[in-house]
Amino acid sequence: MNIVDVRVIVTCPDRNFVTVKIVTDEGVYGLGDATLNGRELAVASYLRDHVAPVLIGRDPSRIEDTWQYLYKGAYWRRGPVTMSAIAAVDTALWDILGKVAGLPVYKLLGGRSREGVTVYGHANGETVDDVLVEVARYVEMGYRAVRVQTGVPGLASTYGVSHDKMFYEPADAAVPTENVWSTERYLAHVPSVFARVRAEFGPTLRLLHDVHHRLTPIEAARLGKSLEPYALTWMEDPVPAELQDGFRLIRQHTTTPIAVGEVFNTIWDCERLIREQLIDYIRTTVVHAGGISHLRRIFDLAALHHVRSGSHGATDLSPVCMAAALHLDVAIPNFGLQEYMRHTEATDAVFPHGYHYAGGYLHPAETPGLGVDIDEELAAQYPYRPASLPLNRLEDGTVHSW
Ligand code: KDG
Ligand code: MG
Repeated sequence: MNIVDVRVIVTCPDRNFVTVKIVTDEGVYGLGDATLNGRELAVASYLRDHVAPVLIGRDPSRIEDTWQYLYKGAYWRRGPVTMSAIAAVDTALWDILGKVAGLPVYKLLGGRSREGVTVYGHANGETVDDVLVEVARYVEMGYRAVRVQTGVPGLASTYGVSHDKMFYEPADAAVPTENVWSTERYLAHVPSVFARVRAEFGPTLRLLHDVHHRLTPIEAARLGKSLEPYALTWMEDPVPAELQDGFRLIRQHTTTPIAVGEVFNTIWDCERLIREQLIDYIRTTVVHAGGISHLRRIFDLAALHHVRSGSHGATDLSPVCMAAALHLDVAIPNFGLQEYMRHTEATDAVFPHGYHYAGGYLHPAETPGLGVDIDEELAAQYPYRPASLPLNRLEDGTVHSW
C-alpha cells in the first residue's frame, strides 16, 4: 500500500481548522488535525509545500519511520508549526493503520485501561454568582470535573471569560483584542471564588483553574497556597513555561497540584518538569505535540514519575484531534483528565464522529481507525477567516504574558 495523495483542507465552520487527509492507492484514507490557533496558514503551507511532496509513494504503515523522517529530515527541529504538521501526518497514519487492521486505534495502543475518559468542562462567568450557575449546569450534565474562571473586579475583560457559555471562542478578532491585566486584583479575588464554589458544591467535585501563564513563580506560589483550603485538582499554567526552573519555586511553597503543557510541542519542553516531579499533570496534546506517537512517548515518561495526563481539548483542537486523544486517553495507564470544550453544531457537521459523551465520560468510537471523518463539500462552504488570540497589557500599558 502506498500514499498517493495528501490533501490539506482549511475550513472555518465557526472557527478555523486545518486537516490533513492522506489517501492510499487502495482507497483507504486517514485524517490528522494540524490546527494551530491564530497561525493556521503557516502549518497549511508547511504541509502543502514541504511535507506532502515527500510522502507520495511512501508505505503508510511505516508510522515511526515517517515521524523520524519528518522530524530529523527537516534539520530544523521542534517548534509549534513543524510539530503540528508532523502531528497531523502521524495521526492520519494511525487512522489508516486502524482502518486496515479493522480495529479502533486504542486497541493498537494496547487496548483499554479504563471504561471511559473523565472530562472537565469550562464554567465561566463575569461574577461569582454567574459562575455558580455555570458550575451547576455542568454538574447537572454529569461532569465530575469543572474548570472555574471568573471576571476580576476592576478589570473590563478577562481571557477565558465570555458571553457565550458552552461554545466560547478566545480567538475573537483578526487583529488581537487587548485586555488589561492586574495581578494584584486577580490574586485578591480568586480565593473568594473557590470558597463560594466549594461551599455550594461540596468537597468531591473536582475543581480546576487556569492561570493562563500570567504570574511569576512567587506569585503563583502565593496563589497555590491561598487555594489549598479548596483542594483544587490543578492550577494550570501558573507561569510562562519557557523557564522550567520556575516550577521548582512554586513546588517548594504549595501542595496545590500543577498542570502545564498546552503550548509544549515536544518531550524536550517538559522532560525536566516530569523527571524532577515539578508538575502533576502534563497537558500536551496530539495536535501540538507531534501526534499519537510522540504524545505517547511523553505520557510514558510521565508514567515513570507520578505525572498524569490532562490533555488540552479546547475548541481550536478539532474533532479529529479529540478522537485521537480519546484513543490514547483510554489506553494509557497514567490518564488523569481530558479537557472537553464542546464544538459547535457547524464544526460537528463538518467532522462527523463516533465518539460520544455520557455521564461525565467521553467514549472513543469502536469503528476501525479514529472514528472521525471530514465532509469536504461542507468544509468548502466555510472559507478561512483570520482570527487571533487576544493580548494582555498591564494597567500602565506594558505587554504582559498572555
Ligand atoms: O488556542 C489557545 C486556547 O486553546 C487556550 O488558550 C485555551 O487555555 C486554554 C485551555 O486550557 O483550554
Ligand atoms: Mg489552558
